[in-house]
Amino acid sequence: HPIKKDSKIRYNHRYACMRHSPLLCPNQGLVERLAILRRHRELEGLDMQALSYERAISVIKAFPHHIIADNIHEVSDLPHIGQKIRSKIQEFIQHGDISECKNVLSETRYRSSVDFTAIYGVGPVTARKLYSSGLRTINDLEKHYEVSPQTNDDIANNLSQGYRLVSSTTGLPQLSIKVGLALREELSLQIPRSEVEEIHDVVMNELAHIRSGCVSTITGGYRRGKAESNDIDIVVSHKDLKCGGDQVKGLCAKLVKRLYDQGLVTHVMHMSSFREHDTLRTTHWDSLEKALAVFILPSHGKEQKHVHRRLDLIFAAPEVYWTAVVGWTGSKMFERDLRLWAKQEKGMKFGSSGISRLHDSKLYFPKSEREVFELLDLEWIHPTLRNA
Ligand code: DGT
Ligand code: MG
Repeated sequence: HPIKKDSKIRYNHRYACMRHSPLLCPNQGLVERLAILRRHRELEGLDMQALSYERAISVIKAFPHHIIADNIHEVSDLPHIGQKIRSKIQEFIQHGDISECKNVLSETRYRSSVDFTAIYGVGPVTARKLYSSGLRTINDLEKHYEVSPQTNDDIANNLSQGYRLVSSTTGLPQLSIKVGLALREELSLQIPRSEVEEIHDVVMNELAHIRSGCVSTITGGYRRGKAESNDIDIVVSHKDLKCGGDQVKGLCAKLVKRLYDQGLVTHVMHMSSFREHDTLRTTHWDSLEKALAVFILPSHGKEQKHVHRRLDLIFAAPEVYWTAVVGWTGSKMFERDLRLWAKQEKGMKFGSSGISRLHDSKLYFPKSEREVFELLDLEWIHPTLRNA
């Protein structure tokens, strides 16, 4: 994707949504080391420091040259690279590593937190609580929650026995730490593109039984070109632009129930209307719903044995479909800067569930993804270059 002559896209732009960020960059080794430090700050609850690292990492991802002693001055001039991170980069260039990384990786507290947060449903805050109550290893957690280490065959059995905690809001089995633990190994496996596509096809096929005329896009890392994903993100809407969201309303719960009845969805982590989270509350966006679920393709004998996967379903009214697609394509840094750019530079508010003008709350309904970018006065960036 060559950059056009008159383009304002620059690798040293302050906003990630004005930079091209490929999946792999010339400084991948450095990026991976800095990511350890970012993760460490995040797990320690040092959110501002974690964000500083994330911004710096994102800028380095867009830097098109291999960083060496001869061009380090160029790196120092990049936005979001402060004194602290500059010295880490310098150390990496001189010694091929960052000494603090070695220290962090040997910390019990860090290692436990990394293991704990790998469990679906456990974030940094829960991980810290578990750690301060004396738990250190997955084994400790299994004892604490009375989950026995098990083979894949046991999991299916156990899930239909003691591992089903029914949610009071959805009436479906709720994902708990216990279930997250039991499914830990399966859910940590990466999902190849072919399976993402297969799951998308199955889900949309089931949806067609409930409502015809739905449209969808697989978003997230898959759309950004990742060979393997941690989960499957699907944004769903309806082709009837004039329905005002009526064709979509309530569809999320109906679909999840149907998938559950078919044995395709085994657990629901969270199911909601977007209203709970979104400060932008207008009638248009009431029909935005999402479900974070656990999904499994039917297995056919031993040779085609499938495992549990995380599946996020997002339902958008037709007028905000493309806004939702942009909002759920990511990366997280790209999304963060989209919002910041819209607000600080354009007087607009961007969210997955809508675009509005700040001073009079006028709503915009882009009819394509390109229109979303145009509305925000941004140049189109291909999804595979949004890996900020
Ligand atoms: P991965 O780990 O392979 O699934 O990689 P991603 O980039 O697909 O990460 P994921 O699935 O956590 O999130 C996909 C994108 O969707 C992410 O870049 C930002 C957006 N996103 C995730 N969670 C939320 C949410 O709760 N609300 C909104 N508005 N956007 C979200
Ligand atoms: Mg994803």
